[in-house]
Amino acid sequence: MKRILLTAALCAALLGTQAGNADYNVIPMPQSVTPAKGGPFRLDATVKIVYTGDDELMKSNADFLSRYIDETVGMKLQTTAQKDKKAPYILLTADPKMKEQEGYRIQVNNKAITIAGATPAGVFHGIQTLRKSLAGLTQGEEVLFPAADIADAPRFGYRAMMLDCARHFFPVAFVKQFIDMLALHNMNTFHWHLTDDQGWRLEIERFPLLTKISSMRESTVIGRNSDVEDGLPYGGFYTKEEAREIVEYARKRHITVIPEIDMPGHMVAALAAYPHLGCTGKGYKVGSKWGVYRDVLCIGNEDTYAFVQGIIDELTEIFPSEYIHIGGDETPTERWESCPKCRKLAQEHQLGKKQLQAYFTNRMEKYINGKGRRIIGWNEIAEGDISPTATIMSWTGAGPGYEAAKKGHDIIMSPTSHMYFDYYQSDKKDHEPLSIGGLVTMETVYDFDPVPDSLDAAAKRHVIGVQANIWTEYIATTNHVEYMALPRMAALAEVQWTPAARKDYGSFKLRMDKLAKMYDRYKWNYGLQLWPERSNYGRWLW
Ligand code: TNX
Repeated sequence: MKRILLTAALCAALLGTQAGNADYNVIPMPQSVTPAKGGPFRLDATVKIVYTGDDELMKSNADFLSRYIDETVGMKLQTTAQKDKKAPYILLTADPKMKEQEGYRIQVNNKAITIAGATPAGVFHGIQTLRKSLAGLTQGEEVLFPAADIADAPRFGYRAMMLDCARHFFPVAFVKQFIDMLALHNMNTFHWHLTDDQGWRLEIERFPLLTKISSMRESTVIGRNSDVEDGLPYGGFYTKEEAREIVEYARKRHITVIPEIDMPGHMVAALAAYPHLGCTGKGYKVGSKWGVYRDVLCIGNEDTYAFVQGIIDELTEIFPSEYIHIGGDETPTERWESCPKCRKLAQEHQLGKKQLQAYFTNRMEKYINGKGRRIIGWNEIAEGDISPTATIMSWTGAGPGYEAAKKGHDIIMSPTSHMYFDYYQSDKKDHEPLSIGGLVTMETVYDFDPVPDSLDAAAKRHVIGVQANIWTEYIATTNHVEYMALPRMAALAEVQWTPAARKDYGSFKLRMDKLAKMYDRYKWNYGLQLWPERSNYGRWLW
């Protein structure tokens, strides 16, 4: 009898099913969770969060943990520097011997919880795991952390989501919330799409018309490119100050912000303000319809280079990221082919049709490299001859990414088939708000295999990460962005972080139940396809 009880208690402890027990089976699933001998760690108000070293990010890590615990179970724990260490405590510490930069180890016994990482970023990810282990608990509940040893590190070094703030503009407070959502899902990069045909969203001091003219469209098309427009001026932009504030907000959360200035296509908003930079030189207005515009930057005009380089100069002052995203998608060559300046350029440099954009990309890369930064571009940039030092973001499918990897480019996998969170998330389309089309369910995201066996070993090493994108042609409100992001972001997190061998959709769905409770706590809107028994009424509000 005693043995049965003991086994039952142990099972309950391991599975985390006992009321008040933390459950380390979180999303993304850690590499290894091993139960340890001895009693659990009891969390009560006497527990201190102790941090070591004088790294300001370790101190802010401690503040985050304290805040997260308060938000989850309603307990305010003090934080303190190493010298006050006295059990019981949760210790945050650096372990320079750890190999994985973003890895961490959590050891739990009845006296203490230790979270160690090679870097403060690693410790931060450990904090997210500890935080999520409380997801199923309620405010005021006593917490027992079962004794355990957790060793973890991410599968990919680049784990991101992109938010399109050009088609629709989202306030600074929401961009920060989006960064919080990324942090909860162990991501380390926020790709910020700041410019497009329908709006320019970043202040650039030397080109004031970008905010005065390009940030505003006269009107927005209704529905899916119907003939009718709403006639309502729409716009917005981030000041440099606000952009810096977002970079800093993300940095504290160990997230890098990569800005994207989409060029030489998707530039109609800029052309509306600076028409001499287009091949025809006139007649541009900020886009009010969706899709691909024929008008692009004139690559035969030296003023174009002065313009984009000036933008890069200011951009790199705001964003310290190693990468600058130069876009490069969907750039028709039609205007270039009939433009005297572009034709002259093509003749001088012996450029065939495919090499026109490559000429522009190569110049931009040299300029950006000269500032000690590297470029990322959408996969179309690799259609001409460019340098393998450019990182390629594969979106039109997975194939173009793998082709680029074979040529020596680092690649980021973001194919429409699995990673387009602007697509519907269920086949019951009439239950969802209008979307651009397509279908990317939770399971589709979850099943994405970024590194197929068929790829040769050298190319495999070039797959540096995975990213999902939220394009916002049809997404006008923050509520709707949340709904498109969640819970697919959780499936993405497991693709980005968890070793393929530990992925299991059945187990993921059970763990998702708990993570969804955190979404509820933060009042984040999310798709309910996994919970058909729950009513949608009053939740899907845009
Ligand atoms: C293609 S993905 C685009 C975007 C659209 C998106 C809609 C990419 C690099 N370009 O301009 O918003 O499709 O799904």
